Amino acid sequence: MYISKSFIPILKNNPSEAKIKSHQLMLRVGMIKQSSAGIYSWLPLGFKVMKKIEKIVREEQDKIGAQEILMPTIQSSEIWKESGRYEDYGEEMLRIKDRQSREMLYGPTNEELVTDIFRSSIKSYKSLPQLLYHIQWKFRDEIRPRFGIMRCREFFMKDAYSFDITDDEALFSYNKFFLSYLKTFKRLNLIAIPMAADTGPIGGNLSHEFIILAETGESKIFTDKRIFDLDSEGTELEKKSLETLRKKYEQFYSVTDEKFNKKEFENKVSEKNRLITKGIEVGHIFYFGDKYSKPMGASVDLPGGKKDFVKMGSYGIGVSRLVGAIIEAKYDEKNEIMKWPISIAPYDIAIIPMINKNDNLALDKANKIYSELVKNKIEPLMDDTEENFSSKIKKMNLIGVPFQIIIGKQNDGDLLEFIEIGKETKKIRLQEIISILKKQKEKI
Ligand code: 5CA
Repeated sequence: MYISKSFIPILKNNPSEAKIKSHQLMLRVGMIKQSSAGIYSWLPLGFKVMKKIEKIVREEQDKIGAQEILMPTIQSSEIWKESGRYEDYGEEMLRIKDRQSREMLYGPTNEELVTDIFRSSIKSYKSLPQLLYHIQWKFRDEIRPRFGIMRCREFFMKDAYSFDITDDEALFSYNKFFLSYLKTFKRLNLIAIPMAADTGPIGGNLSHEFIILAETGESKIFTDKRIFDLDSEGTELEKKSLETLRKKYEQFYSVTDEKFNKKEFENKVSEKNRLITKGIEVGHIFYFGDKYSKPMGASVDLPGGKKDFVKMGSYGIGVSRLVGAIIEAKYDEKNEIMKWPISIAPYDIAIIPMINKNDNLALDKANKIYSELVKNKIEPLMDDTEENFSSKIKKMNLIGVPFQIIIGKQNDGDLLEFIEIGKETKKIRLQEIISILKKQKEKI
């Protein structure tokens, strides 16, 4: 993409309405535009990043055997009356009437709808387990939408649902998602910690929030620092191995505000390991047994001829919130330098030529580099405008493309000035740059 042809509406200064750095940056570099309170349009730069996050989330769901479906955004109130949540959900639910005066709603979550899909087709234990997921817009009429897309009213969520016949099997499903979440966030270059959490309007008695640390986060957390040294390396998609993984994490005290107990915290965690801080909830998983299957009559035939209600869990990731969460984690606001992890960067590399009105040398060279990169499946963003050199660099630093090729006045033959944001400048050949980027992209 050439900057001169792009739709990247950059602002000169930080917008005053934005209180946290992710919101500031997203407005500043034109990733989103507010259309009404808590509702946003996604512009090319923001949309590209969100789509890349979505792809990684999808791949990790597929790896644990979850199957993708797509449910509508608009739901009928009937199924919510069956589960008993139509009243409980209160004002957060956007209620709509159609032309026949039927009560409809814009889905804030999909436990009811997926249970309805399940009960109409699955009749026997032989078809279990089933893991279904979709990635779809949700609407919650939040009382205080704020921080841009971090807490908004319309947001993009991956929600998955599991169906099993026994508690034991259901926990196996729960643990598969536990692992897939650790892997997903790792691929996004984030350290997300699973923490025992409250279940709120979703219900059930087992739940973990996945939290990344950030001063601007809305969740208060109490944790044993040692949990940050753990990872899911070596875990197999198999019952025992997954159980061991969850136990490994659960041995360290780590909870959100609602679950906090001062005595327990002080007893279990020595003073030097205590960490009380704030974080952003990027995922949330729940186990709630037959909370929905029972009132909605979702049962299957058991081996002996009896029937039982299926045991369910649900598993959410805030795909759109992750865009903001990653900025909170990676943006150096003081120096106005963003660095997207290559796995989700809107472009792979920036080409910044110093353009001189009287000769086309730098521009010609930049164009050749551009074509060569594209041929190698590397996506460049080139600043072909006549703006001055230092503002071009500033702009690219803000956009956060992780690598840059600078084409200045100096002619070094085949050698190019190559920068990985945050590191020393190198002088290397284009072929070397291509192989560095290819290697980085393979690791994704
Ligand atoms: N049905 C369950 C699991 S699928 C559920 O809805 N869980 S949730 O309420 O915790 O939402 C899942 C994730 O969506 C959260 O972890 C958060 O990352 C994201 N999310 C929730 N509300 C908002 C909001 N108002 N704005 C942006 N993201 C949100």
